[in-house]
Amino acid sequence: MTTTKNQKLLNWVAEVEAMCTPDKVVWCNGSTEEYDRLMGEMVASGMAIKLNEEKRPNSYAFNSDPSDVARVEGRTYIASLKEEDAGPTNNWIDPAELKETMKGLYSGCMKGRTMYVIPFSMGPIGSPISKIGVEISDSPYVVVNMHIMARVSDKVLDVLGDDGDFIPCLHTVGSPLEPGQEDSRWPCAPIEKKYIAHFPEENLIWSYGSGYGGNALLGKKCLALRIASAMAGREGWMAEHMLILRFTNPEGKKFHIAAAFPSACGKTNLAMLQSTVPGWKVETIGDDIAWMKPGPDGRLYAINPEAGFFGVAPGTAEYSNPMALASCRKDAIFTNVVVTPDKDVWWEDMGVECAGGTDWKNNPWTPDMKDADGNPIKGAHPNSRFTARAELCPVICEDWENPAGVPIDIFVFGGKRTTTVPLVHEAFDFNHGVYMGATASSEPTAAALDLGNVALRIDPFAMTPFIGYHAGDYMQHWFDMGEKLGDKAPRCFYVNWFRKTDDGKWLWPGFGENSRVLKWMCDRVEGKVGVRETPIGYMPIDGELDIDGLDLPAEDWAELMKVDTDLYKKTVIDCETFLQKFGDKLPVQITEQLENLKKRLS
Ligand code: OXD
Ligand code: MN
Repeated sequence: MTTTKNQKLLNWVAEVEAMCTPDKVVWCNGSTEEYDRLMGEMVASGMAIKLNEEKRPNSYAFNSDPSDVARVEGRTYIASLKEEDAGPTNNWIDPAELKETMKGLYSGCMKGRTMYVIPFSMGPIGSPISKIGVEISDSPYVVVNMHIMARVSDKVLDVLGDDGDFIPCLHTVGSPLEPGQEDSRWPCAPIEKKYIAHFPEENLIWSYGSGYGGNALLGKKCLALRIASAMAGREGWMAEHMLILRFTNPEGKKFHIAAAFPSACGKTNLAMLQSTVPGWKVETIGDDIAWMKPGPDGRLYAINPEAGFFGVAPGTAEYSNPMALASCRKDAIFTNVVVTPDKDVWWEDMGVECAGGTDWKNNPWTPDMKDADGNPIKGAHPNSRFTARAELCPVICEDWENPAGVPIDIFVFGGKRTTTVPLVHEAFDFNHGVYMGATASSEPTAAALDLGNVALRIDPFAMTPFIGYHAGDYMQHWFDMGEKLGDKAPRCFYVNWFRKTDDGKWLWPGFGENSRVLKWMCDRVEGKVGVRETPIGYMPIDGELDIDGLDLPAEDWAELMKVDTDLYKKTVIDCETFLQKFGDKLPVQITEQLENLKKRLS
């Protein structure tokens, strides 16, 4: 039951109930009692595993269905009224047709299940920058994850009041139960029936058939990126796939950095970095999403709309990200990791040995197991995740929930490139920075299920899967924001931590040592260091990016700082081919930047 008198909400809930025919409706309030009750029910049904209370207090593990382990970009739709408003990077279906199809699927889809109504706020409850959403879902796993990732509370309904507006987010696992039918451990629909649909003109989200991550926790990718980016484009602000961090120097001067990298390219690691530069300290504001608006002083202010981290588990270790490990030491949810016999969790590259346990497919597993081709069988899925409360992060910034946000000094773009792209370069100006962001490229990762075997993905602003409208209009919006911010616009840099030697060795130590590169950027902002001009941008003068004490052979450093114009020309051809897709929606500034870059490289 609920006490809300918000008619739009009551009508919508009644409509969805009539369409989906659940056994019952439960209004969620985000309380500890609710969390514990649902976890208890899921442990009893076999969906959740309660972890060892001493080693991992108040924490649970889940295994998904092997067909439901990541976002599915091929089944994700931007159903704008006109096809040309979705653009070449999105899948489009006519909204009327898509609604017809999905209503057919939704009809009776919650039979035998409970329908949860989850009021949530992205951003601090009541802040003028925040947005209210209400997710309806038949997955208790979604409810408990939303408790951590968003702000789920009765207070949201108070803020909504009788006539406030909210973003309706409808989700079902798409697996109705007949009377007496036994439920599967992870109900979901087959891939061809999954739909992650967005109706940007209506601020409406409909998701069917997947229970995993961004497909199902609709506040995150669907609301805070796809719908929010479309709203931001209309309203003059920015919703970006960016971490936010504060970097404070020994004198106490604070720099705020927002950095865009594709999924599974180390945003969480960078957001919680342990600085190796003496006296400089990183504090985390967010690890995945930034909402940014110009403030009264004309600078760009950012908030993290989320309340938790949905981090990639494999590779998270004491050496790579001790702060993420600390964030999930208790009160955490783990999905698709190994559960050890003493009911703790493990994943590949955790930095500790594991003798075996139950793998993500719920089978007995030991690290020496091999598949038919002799390759090691991984215990944790490469896209396995931890869901952790941001407030448990030992380096969470005191301003992480400040409704006014933090002023951004620096934008960083990048991706995973084992060749071609040097460790760091700086844009000549903001428009050049926009070009860098718009042509950011990365080798694919496991965060999306269906990218296929592409060697390189050009991923504008790491937003390709998350831009809720035409990517050409989105790029134009970046230029427009630059114009509005003028000389208060953040400085733009491009980094690549992932260069390898020909024999496959990492060239750069990465992790905490990345602080050296961040410090060089801050020194640039303060005018303390100079640059050498290269065809692709400004680069550090030898000796001014401090590499003292690193075990870094001179030839490796030279390689990291090299601009190989021949290799770069190939990347430019790839970018040009990619940009042609935008036709007359390609901003003229992009064409200008591309032509200038080609001239500089020739
Ligand atoms: C994420 C993603 O889950 O980008 O953050 O896939
Ligand atoms: Mn992400």
